[in-house]
Amino acid sequence: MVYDFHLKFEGEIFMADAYMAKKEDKFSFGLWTVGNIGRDPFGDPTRKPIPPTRIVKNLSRLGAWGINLHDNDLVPIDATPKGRNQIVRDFKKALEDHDMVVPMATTNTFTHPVFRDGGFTSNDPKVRAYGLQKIMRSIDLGAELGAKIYVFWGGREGAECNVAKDPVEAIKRYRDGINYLCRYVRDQKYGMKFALEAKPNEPRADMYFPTTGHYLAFIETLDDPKMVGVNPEVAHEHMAGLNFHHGVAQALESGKLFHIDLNDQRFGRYDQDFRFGSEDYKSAFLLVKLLEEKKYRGPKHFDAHAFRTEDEKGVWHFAEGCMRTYNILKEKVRCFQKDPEIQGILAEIAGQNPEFEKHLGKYSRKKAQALKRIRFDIDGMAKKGLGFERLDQLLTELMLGIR
Ligand code: GLT
Ligand code: MN
Ligand code: MN
Repeated sequence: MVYDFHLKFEGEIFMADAYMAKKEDKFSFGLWTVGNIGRDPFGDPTRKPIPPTRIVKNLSRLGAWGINLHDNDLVPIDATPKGRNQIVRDFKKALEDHDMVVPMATTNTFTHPVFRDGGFTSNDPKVRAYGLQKIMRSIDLGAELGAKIYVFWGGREGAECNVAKDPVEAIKRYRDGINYLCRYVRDQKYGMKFALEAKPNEPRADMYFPTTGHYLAFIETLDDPKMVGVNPEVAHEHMAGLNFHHGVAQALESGKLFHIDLNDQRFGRYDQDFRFGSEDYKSAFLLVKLLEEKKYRGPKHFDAHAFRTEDEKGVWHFAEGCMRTYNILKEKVRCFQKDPEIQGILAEIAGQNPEFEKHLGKYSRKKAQALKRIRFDIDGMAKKGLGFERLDQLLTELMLGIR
């Protein structure tokens, strides 16, 4: 690949070509993603914190559109009101100077030891009350910065000792908390929507609402289901061994895909939060194909972080890589849509036995009686192979770059 020109900053060279991110791509990162300092349960940080204002500047230069945050990514948990206001002022100025927006905000209800047994679901009403207070303050901050989506990831809503908490009560408490906050947001006229994010385990041994599907069912039991959707994350569904784009399809189909966390992950491991598309190209392709073909227009958020081996330069290459890979896969989707052989096979698949459509769809007694009279030659119907091997190989060759 020959690049027309190069983008330089911080002494590093970045790639500026057709795949470079543009504002209209609506790519966002969290302060906690590019700001990740490389700490893990076995090792100390390998990087110094990057000031939020520099994060805003550099992401903008790479073509990102938005920056998301937890309350304490920006404002330390023990900041004075005066200190908080100064930090927020500086941050707003950086957003303006670099044409960046805050599409989403969220609360950290998992780091401080007070939340060691959950925020919403804690057995202790005093902890639950503090949790609500912290979230309301954080929602206020999000609203001040213009966020229209508010994410809930219940990092400590779960258990190790599974007899210490009644799981039915835990769900009721979670519902009470979300209902309360929906009313708060409406009362304040913030015009925000909520997006619930599932994860099956880590940091708790077992987390409540382990998958996006669990949340989709739960949302329908809320006082105002319209205000609440989901924020599925690639890594989290893959941890549960699930097909991510099928889950996303269900969320999309029910009008509940309010936000999405893009990253990558090997199956069966801890939450790796790798660069988008870095591990499983085919799943990433299928996801991009789905989002593009179904015209998802919400934020595309990279909830990922650079390898622990990296210094700050590596962090910016990581961020660039997430966005480039999305756009490269988008181009692959266009190639797929234009490939005559692939499209020929798909047209054949779509055009089988159209005369039977009239027997399907909405029930009527007349239709049911007619359908019951038909004699199906099921052995004949099962004889012909479906040709999916060929189709799948064509996809493989397209992805490997020889079509
Ligand atoms: C945390 C988690 C993410 C969530 C963030 C939002 S916090 O980094 O691992 O998946 O999206 O609360
Ligand atoms: Mn994750
Ligand atoms: Mn996430």
